[in-house]
Amino acid sequence: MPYGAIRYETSDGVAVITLARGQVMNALNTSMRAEITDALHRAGADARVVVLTGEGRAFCAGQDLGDGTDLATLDLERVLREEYAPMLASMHNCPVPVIAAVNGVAAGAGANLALAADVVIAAESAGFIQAFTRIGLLPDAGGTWFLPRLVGQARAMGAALFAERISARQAADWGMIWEAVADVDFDHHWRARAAELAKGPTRAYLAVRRAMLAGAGNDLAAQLALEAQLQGALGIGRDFAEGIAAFHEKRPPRFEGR
Ligand code: T3D
Repeated sequence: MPYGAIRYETSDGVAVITLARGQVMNALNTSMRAEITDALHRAGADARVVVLTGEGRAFCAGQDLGDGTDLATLDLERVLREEYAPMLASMHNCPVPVIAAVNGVAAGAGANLALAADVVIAAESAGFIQAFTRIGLLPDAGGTWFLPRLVGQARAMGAALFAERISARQAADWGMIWEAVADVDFDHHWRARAAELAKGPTRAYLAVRRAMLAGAGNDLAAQLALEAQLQGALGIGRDFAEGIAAFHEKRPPRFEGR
């Protein structure tokens, strides 16, 4: 699929998807959603980590509200089912870890697209806005699933009802994101984080994601059984053997992601 709304680059095991509609703060339209979905599938084969970021001063301003579509007659249910859901699923099920490098404001579905990543790193000047109720909608793109899990019901409700800007620093303090980084260090920092994950034990990372997410719906016995099952599979993998060898040889491991 040729890309026009995003850019896709790979280097040294890192795939970078850049939302590239800077003139509208990288607002999402049909093409961009399809391209992100396609690129996430592609990254699973091309790389050992994928980074989603935005060009210009925004990460993503959510649904494109100004592309000429008559939003009053648009079938929002269809758009969410057929365009948003596959994009979110491709992120959630991506066969490599996903980092959202939030370079600027993330609003509406743009905020929730970021929160669907495994790790969110934001520039200090960035912010997150659950903008939906400002226009009479509820948080979508997984917002009602991700937000309460990340920050708890009270903060999720406040963020959705007041639709205020939450600074990157506050988001980090709340545990909504992994870290807020000084703007001057941001680019170098997320690239270093991505490089680190690209050299890591990919299968272990995916098992971490699976177990962490399953925990909310499992009782302790079920979760212990899942951990045992996943650890059993990792225990016969090459990366575990390499990790143990490196430990005994007092050297850094050379993980292959297998
Ligand atoms: O299928 C469906 O439709 C349902 C799905 C819905 C999912 C959603 O995401 S609903 C929520 C949609 N997003 C929003 O409501 C956010 C709207 N934007 C804003 O609130 C603000 O623009 C920002 C907080 C993101 C940034 O504010 P600020 O002051 O830094 O910039 P600005 O001046 O408001 O915007 C700069 C330009 O970007 C401006 O264009 P102009 O006047 O310079 O030509 C503005 O119109 C444009 N822009 C910003 N957001 C969007 C947008 N253009 C189209 N769509 C946008 N979402």
